[in-house]
Amino acid sequence: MIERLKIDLVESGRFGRNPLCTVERYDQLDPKKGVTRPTGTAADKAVRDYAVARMKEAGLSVRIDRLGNIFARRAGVKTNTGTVMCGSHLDSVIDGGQFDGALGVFGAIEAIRRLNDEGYQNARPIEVVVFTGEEGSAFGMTLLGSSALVGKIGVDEALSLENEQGKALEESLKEIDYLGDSIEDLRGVDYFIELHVEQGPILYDEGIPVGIVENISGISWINAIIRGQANHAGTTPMPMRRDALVAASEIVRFVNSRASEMAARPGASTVGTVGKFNVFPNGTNIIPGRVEMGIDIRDVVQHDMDLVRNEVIKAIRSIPQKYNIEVEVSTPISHSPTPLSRKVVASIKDAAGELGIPARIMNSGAGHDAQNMAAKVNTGMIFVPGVNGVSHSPMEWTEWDDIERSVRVLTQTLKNLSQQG
Ligand code: HGY
Ligand code: MN
Ligand code: MN
Repeated sequence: MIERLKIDLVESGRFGRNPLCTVERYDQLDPKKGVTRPTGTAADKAVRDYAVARMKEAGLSVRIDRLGNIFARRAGVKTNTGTVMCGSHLDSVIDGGQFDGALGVFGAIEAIRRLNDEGYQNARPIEVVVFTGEEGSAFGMTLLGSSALVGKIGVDEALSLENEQGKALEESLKEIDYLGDSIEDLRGVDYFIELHVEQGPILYDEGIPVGIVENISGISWINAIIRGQANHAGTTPMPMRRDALVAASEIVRFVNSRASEMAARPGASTVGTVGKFNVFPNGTNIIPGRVEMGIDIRDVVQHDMDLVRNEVIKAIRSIPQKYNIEVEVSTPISHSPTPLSRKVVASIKDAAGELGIPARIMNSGAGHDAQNMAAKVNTGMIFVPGVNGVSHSPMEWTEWDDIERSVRVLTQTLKNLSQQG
């Protein structure tokens, strides 16, 4: 039965590769041909259309909300109990892999197909969900669709966010035909489960096929623009320069060294990255006049994340005097570290136990829509190992046997939760 899911993951993995091609084995991966599927692109539309077709084939009724989040429902025997929801996202980072997000969506559809094959009658309704814009690769904010769904940002505010081409999310969704009108709130949802690749080395190193997530790291983003003065690299004397890149490089070093210091404490989980860095005008013989940087700070401890974030902001604000430049700092929404539901953790553990599949409890360093959902409903996550722990890279891979095990655990968990009162 893994064949059916394998087809979905391989076929959907074509969308966003250039040129379009399928990858079925690790040795077919090409570091130059990752998956690039930001929200609102033709590739995003193609993968959404593919998923919706599979949902309909599986007998699900599909609806789309104003943020382009997709919901697909299998009715329950009872009509007065809350839904069990499961799913993930279909957008990707620039040059990512085919499993990040897609596994959670197609794995959930496969779980429903297995229930169909068995003629299983779920007491609670079960819904598959696809969240819009989890990665933040187009509209400047991670976990976009789920943030609006849980009311962390307003729907209109979310729809007016613009991508780098200056196009609003609303217009982008309309263009790909995913600007829906379903009004969603989570009052009728009791549980949410997200199946996802671990995106780290722990399960792969330990040879354990399933992870059960207890906590998800918080994420704080800081955007900084450093403005100096572009000038001639040959004629401008060193003391007279206003070099934005030299100033920015001090911030890069600060983020790395401060996060490393924090992470060196026993049990600490702090990480800090300058992942986005644009230099203008970017010519070898021109002193850089402007640098735009995107900084990502994470921790499972709110206090530690806030501490590093505030120190980084202070460091950015303190460089103008030294380098005779100007800075502009903005902080797009941040996501708090999130403990997941003990009840769902226990249910996933029971499911793995019933199936005889080894599993371990762990934390997630990556952000997930589950951390938004956890604010409103009992939420859990199932992790599956990735080869060498690599993700957000064209070299991301998960073995089919591990995928099969994780989908069995997901299916069993859905059964267990859907029967609970
Ligand atoms: O973790 C992330 O950066 C993203 O939300 N997956
Ligand atoms: Mn990701
Ligand atoms: Mn993901």
